[in-house]
Amino acid sequence: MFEQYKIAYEGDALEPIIDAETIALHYGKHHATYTKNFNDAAEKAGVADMDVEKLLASLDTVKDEALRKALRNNGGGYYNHNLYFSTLSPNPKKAPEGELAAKINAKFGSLDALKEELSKLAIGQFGSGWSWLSVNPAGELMVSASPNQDNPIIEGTGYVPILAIDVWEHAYYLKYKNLRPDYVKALFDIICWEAVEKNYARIVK
Ligand code: MN3
Repeated sequence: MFEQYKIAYEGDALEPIIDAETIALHYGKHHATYTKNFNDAAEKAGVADMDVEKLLASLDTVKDEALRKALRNNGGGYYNHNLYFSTLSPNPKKAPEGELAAKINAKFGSLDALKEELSKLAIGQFGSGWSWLSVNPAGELMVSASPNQDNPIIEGTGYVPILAIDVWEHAYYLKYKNLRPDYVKALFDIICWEAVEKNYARIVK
């Protein structure tokens, strides 16, 4: 049984950057539905006890095409939103420290330069999708974008995402309408780098 991440903040706590109605729909409906459909598909495929990252990395082993597609779309939706909602906070740590900060500076030059890269990928993603900061077990960072509910694990990159920017219209359209760049820019004000540091530390031993 895969459990939806429990948000640690009230529905209106991310106002004015993310409005309460968007949280109610995005977390309460979209994410909840991905979770339910993922569990249903995983049950049918006999993979409900697997580690979610191992499962998403080995979808090719699911022979039934409809089930594989359901696991990819809903498993991705489940996992990606767990990451997204767990890195947002009304009281975010505004910048990383320690090893992650050093890696960001070494690879991108500065935190601002990383944000710029992530924003470009998020804004440039055609249609629905995501942009990511990911890391591999060797501690190398990567930025990328994915369509639909794919992610770097499903894509077989060997990297695991540690920060997610959701640019599906359901993430921003109620408040920002067609202005995806405004949403992406504002989102950085509620991204908690303490959560990203924890994600990094889980992958890089
Ligand atoms: Mn979404």
